[in-house]
Amino acid sequence: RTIGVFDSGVGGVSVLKEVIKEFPYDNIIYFGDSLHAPYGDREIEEIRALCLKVSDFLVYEKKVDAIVIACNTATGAAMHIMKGRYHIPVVGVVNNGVKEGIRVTKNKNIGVIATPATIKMDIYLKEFNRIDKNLNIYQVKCPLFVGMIEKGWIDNDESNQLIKGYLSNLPENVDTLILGCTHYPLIEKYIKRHFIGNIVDPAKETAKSLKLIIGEGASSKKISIKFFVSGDSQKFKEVAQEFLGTAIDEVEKIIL
Ligand code: DGN
Repeated sequence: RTIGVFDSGVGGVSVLKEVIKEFPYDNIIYFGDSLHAPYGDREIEEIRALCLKVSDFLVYEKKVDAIVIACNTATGAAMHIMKGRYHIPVVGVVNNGVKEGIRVTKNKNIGVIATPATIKMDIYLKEFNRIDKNLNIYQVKCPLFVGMIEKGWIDNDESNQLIKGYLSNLPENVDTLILGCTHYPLIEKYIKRHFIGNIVDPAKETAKSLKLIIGEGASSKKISIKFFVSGDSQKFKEVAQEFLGTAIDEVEKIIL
């Protein structure tokens, strides 16, 4: 079996890590559309078109058996269309983050940090409200995080100030913070310096939700992972290796 995982760049590696844990016997294809990152600053129609290009590549050329949308912005813009377009399971990150947020909050005050597009679409707000109308949801957009993470600038004075500044927009009573962009788990350690409470990374639940749908693969072979990017493959490799904690053999550049 082959599982396709995609993001606008390197952020989806946070989800890939969990997919690897849940599916140790499958083939995985990761696509980072880094030529077009960040998605989060673009118009929704444009994001949707970019996502469909990537998912068509995964489905029709790479013949994947399931898709993990490892990007909140893409989940909001295109998941419903992708589900209707292909006859394979498609899972996204948002509903899984919401489920986990509801499970861990004690005082029902939940913060969501995400890209401008995700906040504009209100996907978290709508999903939270759909499940429980009595939650207080505080959304904060963090437009500069993705670019900063793509470049690997994550532990210097400027990045620290930026993180502190964005998080200061959350009310004090927020006890649970959703990392509503798959790039953000890559800076979780630094976010923790400025937020005390539960931090929810939807990645784990997302990988588990796919396992509930397709089950575990046959244990006859070991995992193989192939990486494709549309932008700078060397930069992707450097940053992804650091976040993945293992060496990546090859990253193929491909323009769709
Ligand atoms: N990682 C994407 C997300 O979860 O929304 C954001 C990437 C982007 O391009 N803004």
